[in-house]
Amino acid sequence: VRSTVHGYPRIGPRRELKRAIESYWKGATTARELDDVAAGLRRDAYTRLREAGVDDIPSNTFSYYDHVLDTAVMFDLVPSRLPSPARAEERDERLRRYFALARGVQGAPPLEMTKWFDTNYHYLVPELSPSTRPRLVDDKPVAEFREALDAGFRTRPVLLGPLTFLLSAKVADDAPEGWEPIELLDQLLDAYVRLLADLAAAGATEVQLDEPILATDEGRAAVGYLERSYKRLGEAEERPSLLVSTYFGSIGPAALRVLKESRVEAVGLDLVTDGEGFEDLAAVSGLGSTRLVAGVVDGRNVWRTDLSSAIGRLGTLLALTDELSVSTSCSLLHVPIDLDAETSLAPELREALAFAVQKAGEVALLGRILSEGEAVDTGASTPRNPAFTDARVRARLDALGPDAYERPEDRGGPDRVTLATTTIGSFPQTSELRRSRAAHRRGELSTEEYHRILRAEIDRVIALQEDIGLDVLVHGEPERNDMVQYFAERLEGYATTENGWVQSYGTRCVRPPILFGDVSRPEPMTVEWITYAQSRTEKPVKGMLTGPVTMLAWSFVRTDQPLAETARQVGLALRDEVADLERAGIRHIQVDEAALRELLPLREERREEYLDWAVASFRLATSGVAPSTTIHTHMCYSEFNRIVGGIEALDADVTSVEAARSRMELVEALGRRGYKRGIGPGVYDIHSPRVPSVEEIEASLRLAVSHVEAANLWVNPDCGLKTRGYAEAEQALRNMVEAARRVRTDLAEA
Ligand code: THG
Ligand code: ZN
Repeated sequence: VRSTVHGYPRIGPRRELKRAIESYWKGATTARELDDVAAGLRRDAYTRLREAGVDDIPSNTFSYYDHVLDTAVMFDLVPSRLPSPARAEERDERLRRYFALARGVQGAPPLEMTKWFDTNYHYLVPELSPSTRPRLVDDKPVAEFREALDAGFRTRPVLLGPLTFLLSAKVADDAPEGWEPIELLDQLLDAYVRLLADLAAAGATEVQLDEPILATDEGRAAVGYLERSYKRLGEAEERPSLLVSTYFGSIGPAALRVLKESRVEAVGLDLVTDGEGFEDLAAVSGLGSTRLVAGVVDGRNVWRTDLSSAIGRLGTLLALTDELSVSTSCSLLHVPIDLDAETSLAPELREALAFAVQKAGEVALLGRILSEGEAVDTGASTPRNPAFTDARVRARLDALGPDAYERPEDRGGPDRVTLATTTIGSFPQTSELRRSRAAHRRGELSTEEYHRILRAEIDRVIALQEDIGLDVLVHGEPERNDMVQYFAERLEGYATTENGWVQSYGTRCVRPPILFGDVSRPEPMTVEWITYAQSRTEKPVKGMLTGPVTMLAWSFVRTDQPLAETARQVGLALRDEVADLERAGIRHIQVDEAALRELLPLREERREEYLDWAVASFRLATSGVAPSTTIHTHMCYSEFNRIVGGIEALDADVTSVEAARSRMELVEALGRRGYKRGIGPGVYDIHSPRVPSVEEIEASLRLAVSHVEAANLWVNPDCGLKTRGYAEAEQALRNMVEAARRVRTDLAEA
């Protein structure tokens, strides 16, 4: 029984890659220097895996920005508005073109970015059309294989599989109506065959092809294409042996049977995420001579593996296949690198945790236990998800009746203007502000002085909003580093890390907090700042909180109880905060669910149950208020079809949505359904520095007014202003207020 992992983080233990790339972008370092840092990080990763005892080490899991982009570049599948990196002669020009695809250049926008399945990683979406012709034009996997071999590692190159690649791409604007990227499959397979031959010639004995799409309904429906793909690749004459690896959920018996009956030598299954992998295996009567790479160590969460239980499950699997490897459930890209870099975690929490390095150690240990009968010290390996329970939290939740989730149907709300104007919450975070926060954290700036700076910032933001003429103001969130981390630092049951960085996209990382125990709120978290802001103005100031689902989506969450229960605890803690804000005289309270769409299960059959608990936790947080208090929420995505019922069920008084492109579609859908609460379709896109004109905004507003009653319509940008500069944010808001005034005047006259 051998051990392996499906992939490894690439950003470096101290985010070395981020620093090196950003320095290269600034022109402070050369392409050569960047390449050297990258080579060092790759070698370190192989070394760490070998030291951890992993038998089979993957390569080509490294990327300068994103592995889907790398795949598109390798097969020459780039949109015509940007030059192909592979066709540049010089290294520097290749890199420039590569980053241009990710970040855009003047006049040519970059590839779109979207979520990688249900993780917090974001990939660049290839744009395909009949005129994009797949050809092998780059040797990145071969070069990285050779580089590793020279350093003494015969690695297993990892490639994104053809099916997942095509089904994750979008149709380019120039493609004819009805054309689908899957039509490129045969040409693409030819290119893969060439790549496999090159890898074999370089000495690779095994290649991994990642097909996570098989965990989705779309992938499961594509078994015909799956069969065609792996028949073709299996029949390739010169090739390494093939491991088709699947993850983020089970793939169903149909896909598994196709893989079993193909010439593929090994199949990787995720045996953690939904527990159905075992049923699939039983349904196809085991894999026979196809090797099973069993993902029994969770690659997406930070808990230590329960080794005794894993050994039990692996024992069952030994009966279902002739050959077995132990692996992670998916690439370790989604967890922080090394627990040893944390110095301030409580010991009882720390011993429950495993980051990438520690998880590599776990697969290695499991492999040894199974093949050599190495004795397990179950004392040191038992169930690690500690019961950090809090009887008071449980008693309070048990005591809640159904009315804790309901607001009165008819609640009037305070008198307000038609087409009320507001913003989503954050105002630009100046570098001065960030510097002060960092200095305060390092102990170089006193809390008193830091708070004085924050109050001055709030004064400025309030004065600016009054001057612009907005109706419902915000305090601007200068005290928050991140909308999840800020609350996690203030809630019981949550821990934060010092170095637990996980790549979110490109060079951008987040440090997801760890929700390890029962959650409660020892003291108010936001009241001081909101009431200070309210004391500076006669206009209403909106209190800003992060909702339960988003608190879970952007954290590592305990797995010893259902997510629904954890969400309820967070909902209850937020309910306490909402009550305190209301008691302090705050009349508008926003509970953001930026990530409501993100946690939506990949499979349709699980979505209803998810939406039920997601909605319940939000309602628990928000339904304790008086009928006259206005509850707002905000969501950050533009495809709402799947979730429009969820939006209604939240029963917020006002829902603002990111909707720069498709906004009026949602308003139209809600109008058709007779939606009776407030809706604030983002009237301009804050993700671009471009300032929208009054006329543009006016046009969107008039369209919105044609779908829903003006009294229900709010006017706001489509997301927070944190990433913008003050100059453009101010001008855009002035234009927005003017557009609202014009439309309002017309409505009053009509
Ligand atoms: N907060 C958290 N998770 C998130 C988002 C968030 N996940 C989804 C989405 N938003 C991801 N978007 C971003 C945007 C910017 C950055 C990271 C993820 C970013 N990070 C800084 C960096 O890498 O330099 C580090 C930030 C820090 O110092 O904490 O810019 O909003 N939790
Ligand atoms: Zn948003």
